[in-house]
Amino acid sequence: MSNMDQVITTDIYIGGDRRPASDGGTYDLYNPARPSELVGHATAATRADIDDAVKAAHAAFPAWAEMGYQARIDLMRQVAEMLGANEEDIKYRSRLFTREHGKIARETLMEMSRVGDRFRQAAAYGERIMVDEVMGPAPVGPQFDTIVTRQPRGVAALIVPWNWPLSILGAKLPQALVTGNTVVVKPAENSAMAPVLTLQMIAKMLPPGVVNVVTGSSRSIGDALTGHPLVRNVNFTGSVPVGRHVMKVAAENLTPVTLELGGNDAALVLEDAALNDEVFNKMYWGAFGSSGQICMAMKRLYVHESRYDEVVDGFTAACERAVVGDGLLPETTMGPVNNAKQLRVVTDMIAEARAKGADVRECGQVPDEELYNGGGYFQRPALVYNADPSLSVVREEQFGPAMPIMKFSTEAEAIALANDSEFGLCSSVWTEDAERAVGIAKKLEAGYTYLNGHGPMAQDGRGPFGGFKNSGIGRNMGYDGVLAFAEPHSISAPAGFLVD
Ligand code: TXE
Repeated sequence: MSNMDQVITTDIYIGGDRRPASDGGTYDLYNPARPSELVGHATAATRADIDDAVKAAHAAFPAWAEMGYQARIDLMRQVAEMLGANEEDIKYRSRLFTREHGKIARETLMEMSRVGDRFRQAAAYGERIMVDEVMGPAPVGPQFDTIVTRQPRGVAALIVPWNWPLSILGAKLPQALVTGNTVVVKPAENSAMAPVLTLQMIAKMLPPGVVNVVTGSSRSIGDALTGHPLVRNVNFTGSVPVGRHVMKVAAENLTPVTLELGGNDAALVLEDAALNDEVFNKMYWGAFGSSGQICMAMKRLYVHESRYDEVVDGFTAACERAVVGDGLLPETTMGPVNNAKQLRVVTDMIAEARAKGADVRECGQVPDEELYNGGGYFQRPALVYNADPSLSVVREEQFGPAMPIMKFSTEAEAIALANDSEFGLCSSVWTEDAERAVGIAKKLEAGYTYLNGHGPMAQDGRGPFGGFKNSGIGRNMGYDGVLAFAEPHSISAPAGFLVD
């Protein structure tokens, strides 16, 4: 064990101070690759801590809002610089992140650099808001001069899941801050420490109370946060049932919610798709990056019948190249699933497919059998060929390394199959025909459609991100994701008063 791996305890952060829980409580985090290995302790905040955090954010709000866009934009850029500045510290947090989460080091590093990129992007959108406020929208009718300001709402509660904690943080935090809101962030219980350390670094660069951070059991503190009367905005990423619950709790105060609730993304491979090993590798990462635990991962693969065998061969070969093991090792390309509950979801789906007679193949190389079979939450990438549409691996979000592959014969059938889901987050179309691809994309019930790509590596941060149907409400990312944190405020006067 490296001395980088000392067991640490992370604090909560309220009003500019690191502190323990009001009752001193902590909880333990273990390595998903070796569940008996203690990685550290995170603070189990109490309801009183949540109240303090929200009040600190509320107290810091007027001055932060008053500071104006330019000053906040400058700070966002300084934060972005700081996040990329200290290589040793990045290495340390990345290693801690892999050990508490399971995901491979290459991904933890990528997530870390994404946070900084997203601060830069929010800063750029802040500049756009400044221009939009001065330039327009145009006066409403000849008898009025009207400007529309974008006013921050107040305290935003930002709830982040365990699967991509830093990237998802980057989709909410800088957007909330640049528009002048103060925040209380709650990382997920089972991936808390690297996010907390990163958030503390950010918080320290801003006035006290602008960024507050709490960790602990959602069951005891979730409602205290989302139902707090001083919270003016809830931005949640997680599961459908919890999203529904959060919306009900927030409804008590008519607090607006943005919900991103996962997906069951269909990928449609058309008869003219360009297919080769590079493309199959791209598909592999689109499906199985982070061991498949990504909201915008490919989760159902539909292939035109004329290309089915080719895709099965090529995609299977890409999955066979996967190296499953400890995410700290450079050769590993797939780490364990994050937690026992998630592993069971996936293994149950695979078992059900097998029990019902489906053709299932588990792929990938396992260099360390002892580790793989040693109680860690490992699952090799499993493919279910010609999967029956009634199987849960087709109908539900697997959020893990299992993928059904199915055939279609007509474009209309492909669109209907893709849309036959309670979810509508992302989708993809693989073809050489751009016009046809866009035509099909417009018929897909999804908030984001990738063409010849899928997943985080294909994601353009300028595109608003969110879902149709049960995939959620509202958008993060892009200009819309920034505007979502601000209330439009019309300021209007008789003609000639504001504009010559
Ligand atoms: O999610 P939960 P779980 C999906 C995925 C996965 C399933 C279950 O299909 O299999 O959800 O995962 C916080 N008030 N996604 O059980 O419970 C919790 O602390 C406030 C897709 O882990 O929804 C965590 O931070 N917050 C998804 C976050 O909600 C509460 C990402 C998600 O936990 C809360 C994660 C409460 N009452 C899971 N209860 C995506 N959109 O990509 C829980 N939380």
